[in-house]
Amino acid sequence: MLDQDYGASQIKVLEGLEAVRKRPGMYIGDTAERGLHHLVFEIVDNSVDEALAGHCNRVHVTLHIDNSVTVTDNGRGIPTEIHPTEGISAAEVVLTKLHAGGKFEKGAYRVSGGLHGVGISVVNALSETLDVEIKREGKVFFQRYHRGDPEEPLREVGISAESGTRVTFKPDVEIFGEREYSFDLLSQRLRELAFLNPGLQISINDERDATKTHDFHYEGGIISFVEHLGVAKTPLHPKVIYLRGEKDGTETEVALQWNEGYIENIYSFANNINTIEGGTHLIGLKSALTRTVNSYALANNLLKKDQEGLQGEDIREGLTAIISVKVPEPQFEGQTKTKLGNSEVKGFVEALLNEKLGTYFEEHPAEAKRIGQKSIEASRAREAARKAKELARRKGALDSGSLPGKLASIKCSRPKKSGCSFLPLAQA
Ligand code: 0RA
Repeated sequence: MLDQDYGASQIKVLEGLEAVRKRPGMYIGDTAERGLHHLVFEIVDNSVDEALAGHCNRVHVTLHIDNSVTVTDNGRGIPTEIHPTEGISAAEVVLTKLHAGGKFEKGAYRVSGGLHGVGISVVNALSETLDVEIKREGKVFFQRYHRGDPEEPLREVGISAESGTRVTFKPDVEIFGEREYSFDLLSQRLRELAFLNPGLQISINDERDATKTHDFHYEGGIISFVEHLGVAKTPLHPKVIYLRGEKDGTETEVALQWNEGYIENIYSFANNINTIEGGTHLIGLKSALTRTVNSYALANNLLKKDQEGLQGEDIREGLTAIISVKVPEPQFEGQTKTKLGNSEVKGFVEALLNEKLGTYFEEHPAEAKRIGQKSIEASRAREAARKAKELARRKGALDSGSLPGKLASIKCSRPKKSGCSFLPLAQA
């Protein structure tokens, strides 16, 4: 009876990982470059979760010559005790069951969204071999897997005063067409994660090329991120503006810096995911920026009451910004699940900016004036460009020989009503 129960639960586990091998794209997006790199991020996300829970401050990634990758962290280590209902170690449950639950305490954020957070078991299922070493409660444990199947149960192999997890995996040749990792592609995301999690040290080295190493560690968080993005630009105010607030368990951080250039450079993140499709946090940021700079400009006579207000794009000209929110239950939408959907977040972000950016402007009048004036100039330039374009169009239409004489002459016969529309001509 007991044996039968054990067998039954084993079958369920095998079915789980079989599904991943059958349809890997469903779990990691594709089996090309993106999916291959996703395997690394899946493990790293688990380490970052440990950091978010306050138990880890170091993550290291090593690329090996044989296309295998090692991710080491100094978190708590994956739990090792025998799982009460599964009869195997908790680590084996985590490594062989899809979405093995029980990991996340209430109140702790986690990296999740898009294709992230599918679980370390997915990496295991898609790896020729996967070795896990866990340091926890004074002991060292080890287990090896082949294509998701354990060679033998988790076993104790030594003692250690440290804690942490080390995972080495080799992507399966049966799954991945291309197995060569890009140091730069991995580095880019690891740097981003280091910016988003101040104090967390994330390093990478490449055994295929000893010159390739990075050590990312930014105490300044997203302030450092904005500084990094703005290195080649002349700032309007040397110090990055930083705003932070918390409401109903959602943490919002915004870093802003205007420069003399004309390019708008805004990145948004939710729970460490780059929300390239935007969402409620970004909408909140944009609308609050427009509101706050307009009311500053009005109150300080940069803008006259009868003048048309500044548009969002005027205000965002030359702006480099990061918004990062940490939401307890994030909803990700959109084609690539990289659009934040939580409607309450828009209001949180707006309230934060309306209050704190307003205060910043009051307390930094010189900076505020430069930002305000730059927006005014942008709006003037936009207006001038519009007029010039209109004029050029009208001129072009008037002296163009492209219209047959008869039609050209009736073109503006009802200028007000038709607005010189070419529509009737097109229909004719
Ligand atoms: C399950 C539960 C806990 C941590 C982890 C998994 C975990 C997984 C990975 C993967 C790489 N590094 C990791 N670190 C931790 C919670 C641990 C606890 O409650 O003590």
